[in-house]
Amino acid sequence: MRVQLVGGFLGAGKTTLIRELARHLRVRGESVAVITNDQGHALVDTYLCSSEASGVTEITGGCFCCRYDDLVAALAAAEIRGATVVIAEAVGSCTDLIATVLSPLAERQERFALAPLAVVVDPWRMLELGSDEAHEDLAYLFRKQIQEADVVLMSRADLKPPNVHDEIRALAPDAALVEVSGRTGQGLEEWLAARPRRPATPLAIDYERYARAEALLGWGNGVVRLERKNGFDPARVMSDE
Ligand SMILES: Nc1nc2c(ncn2[C@@H]2O[C@H](COP(=O)(O)OP(=O)(O)O)[C@@H](O)[C@H]2O)c(=O)[nH]1
Ligand SMILES: [Mg+2]
Repeated sequence: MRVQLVGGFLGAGKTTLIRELARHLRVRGESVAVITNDQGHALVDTYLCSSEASGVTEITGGCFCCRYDDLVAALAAAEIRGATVVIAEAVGSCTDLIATVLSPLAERQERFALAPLAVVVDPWRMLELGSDEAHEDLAYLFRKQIQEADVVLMSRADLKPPNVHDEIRALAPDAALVEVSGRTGQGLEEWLAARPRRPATPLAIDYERYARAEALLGWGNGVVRLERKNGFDPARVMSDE
């Protein structure tokens, strides 16, 4: 059973891409399971992925590193259900995945074939967090996520994003860089074939700084139901008007 761990900042495009990859692999005859992860409960990602994967397991209440045993149990359960591929999405505020998740899996769970660590990067966010105005600690966390990538997936290729190859190369010189879109499926085959020039090594990381950055971040999962007696145009509600 292959295991693909996907990291990257909040809103980078991880879930959108995972859904598209799950669909793509299913068409090729694979049985795909997805593991979603969040600090909170009731994940919208689980709901979104459930139509594309044959099984979705949610690990809540902490990231994969603090819920390592739950992750191993979810992988074992997927294997029993006959999954040939498991795609696991890490929490967007998480980094240091090689040391805390991939290395222990490689050492103790030899039966899983671990794919190169993929980190999704939104090119606009790359420019924002690379600028002088960016919050120092957030920029630190963001850089650390990229530094441990084997494969950097630059998302939203369908929206013609800015070219950030040089900025990413500066942080991850040996990583493979692939432009992808979770909307159109662009780059999926290239992602599956991508290998780093050299596998990434565990990060040297200042955990106090990392904790300060995590404390600044917040996100919400919600389902909103809109009703109006005489009906309405949903597009107008979602726009600025
Ligand atoms: N146009 C476009 N929108 C995207 C793409 N990837 C993600 N999005 C949108 O960006 C938002 C955040 O994406 P999501 O996959 O939930 O990010 P995650 O937090 O990294 O899992 C959603 O509204 C997506 O529809 C992409 O490749 N193209
Ligand atoms: Mg997500």
